[in-house]
Amino acid sequence: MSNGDVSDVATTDRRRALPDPDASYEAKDITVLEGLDPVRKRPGMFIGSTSASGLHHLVWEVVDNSVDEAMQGHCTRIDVTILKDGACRVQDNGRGIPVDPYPSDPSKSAAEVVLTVLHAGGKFGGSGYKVSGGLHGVGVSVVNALSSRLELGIDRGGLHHEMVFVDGGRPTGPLVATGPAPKGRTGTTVTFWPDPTIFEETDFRAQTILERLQMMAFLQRGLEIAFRDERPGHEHSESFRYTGGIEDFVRHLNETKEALFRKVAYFEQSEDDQEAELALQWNTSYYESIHSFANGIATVEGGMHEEGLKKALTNVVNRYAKARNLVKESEPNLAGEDIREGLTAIVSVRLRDPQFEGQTKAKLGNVSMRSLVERTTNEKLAEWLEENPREANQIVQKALLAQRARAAARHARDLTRRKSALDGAGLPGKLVDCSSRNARESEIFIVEGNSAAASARDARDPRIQAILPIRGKILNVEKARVDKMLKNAEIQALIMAIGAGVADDFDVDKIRYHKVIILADADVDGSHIRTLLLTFFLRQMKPMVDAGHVYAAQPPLYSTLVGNSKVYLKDEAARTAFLDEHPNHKQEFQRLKGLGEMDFAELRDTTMDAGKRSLLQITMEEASIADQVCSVLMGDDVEVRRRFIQTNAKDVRFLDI
Ligand code: 0RA
Repeated sequence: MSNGDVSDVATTDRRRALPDPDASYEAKDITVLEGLDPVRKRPGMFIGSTSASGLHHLVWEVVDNSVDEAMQGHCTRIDVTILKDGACRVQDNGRGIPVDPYPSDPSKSAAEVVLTVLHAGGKFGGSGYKVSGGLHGVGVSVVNALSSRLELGIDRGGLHHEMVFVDGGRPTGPLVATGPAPKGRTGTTVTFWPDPTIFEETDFRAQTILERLQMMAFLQRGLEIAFRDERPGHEHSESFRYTGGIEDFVRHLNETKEALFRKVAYFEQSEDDQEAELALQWNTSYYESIHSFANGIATVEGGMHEEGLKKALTNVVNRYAKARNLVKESEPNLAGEDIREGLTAIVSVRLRDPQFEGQTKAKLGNVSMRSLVERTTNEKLAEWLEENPREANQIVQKALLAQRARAAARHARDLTRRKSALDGAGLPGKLVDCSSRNARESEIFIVEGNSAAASARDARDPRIQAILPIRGKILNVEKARVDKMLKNAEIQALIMAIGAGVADDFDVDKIRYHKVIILADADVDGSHIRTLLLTFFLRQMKPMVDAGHVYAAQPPLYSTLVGNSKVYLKDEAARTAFLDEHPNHKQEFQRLKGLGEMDFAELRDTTMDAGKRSLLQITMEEASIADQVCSVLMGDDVEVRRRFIQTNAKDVRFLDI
């Protein structure tokens, strides 16, 4: 991952802040809704879960508030630090949370109200904030409610103020001015210790935080976000600042691929209270990767802004191609998907009332955004193509190739279909199917290697567990066009076993198993196979991944004896935790061999039995990151890949946090 300032020539000041005519904040703007109790009773309602993902939500929440300040043009730098003792500190140089008495209860400061009252903060119905993240914008009070301790520091009006909360938001005293603020400084510092009685684990993961901070730095052009890990053994610091904003984001995503041309097309337009920014660059791959954001929040389900881009892009490129006679008047138009082959694009919009819809509330519903993005693309991309004829021609030529490949793929797909019809049930020969025909309860284990598949076959519950052995490393779908991919025997077996089609024909409602479980060794080879399969699913059966049907089995790394019974431990962390809990444990730890060498009972008890195993559900919360990881692992750049595998080989966790 690159860092630092990848500034391209930026001649104009493109600060992202929207003008805010009457920003003067009064304490009375803060809308009081309710107390913090509900947060501790039902944390999941506020931060999704109490697992690692929920834990990191606390960080996002605090950082989002600081980014909001930056969006308003009041903050240029954010420092995120993991302290030696595991606490997280977020410091910004914004205006500082207001410190004046709170009008309806003047015994309290506004800051105290912001930290102790749910939904306070002026974001909800106040005039203080114009745009702010809707998804994570639950308020810093939620962080306070879920922390065993929180220290607040505010520099404002020339004074430094402090206040401390314990046990989920109980003030230890009022906000006090302790002295002068450092010269000229304004800003907020929040340090919090996540409550270990609430969270399953309280260890922050630096990589997760870094990825997110980098994404935020891309989306907020010019904002500096610095990260420091001070935990012993984890010391690390890294800082992000991109003067090119999403233009740099697109370059970064294409870094691991081969760009079709050097330029990035960049457009922005604002009107009324809303604005849209777009950056596009094509690469030589066969996949489109459009990442969209609303108010700095990833809209992984797309929405109106993406629709607007796609529609206008298809129109503009077709108009250009016909005008230049690159496509004859009599020939059919280029399809949108052909034009988007190899496209990397970022769409980032900001608006006052984002409507987040869809299954995971990650789809932008505001219709006005479709027309803004569509108009912007129609006008400005058309101009860009005129000004950059060489690049425009490359885009059209690539689309023409894609159009031909798609026709060939259709042909190959028809063959696959016909073949399945001939096979009777249409199931691949080596599938060991389960007897249940109820997809909801059925699982399929995709197992690499014959001996592992044989153990899995004996270990399974034949009623609901099916086994599909696959041979060696499946074809790398990142590097093959659809038509070639569909001729590969392993890929065909996968498609037929899952039974729901592929690519555009894929229908998630037809999948034959609601759990598709990848079973591979915990070593580097296993990790590679897992990634190959995930890449395939992500590229060709994405709705199945989105709906949470894909899992990785986690065969344990260690076992040890407690009395007469064997205990399995999934990784080094589990072993350490076990030793913490059993300080007198004297037995040796066995390091388990690969799947192939486990006997069936061992495999059943550790990895397959639903009552005992631990499965990793694979979700794509940060699709732009997953996408990049896929390209790194599957791409042509051997050097980048080697470095990546060295640092991340044991780690498929980017997938679940
Ligand atoms: C409420 C009102 C104002 C700013 C903030 C909250 C604020 C909150 C956080 C949380 C982390 N950093 C923050 N910075 C600011 C508006 C203040 C004004 O108008 O002066």
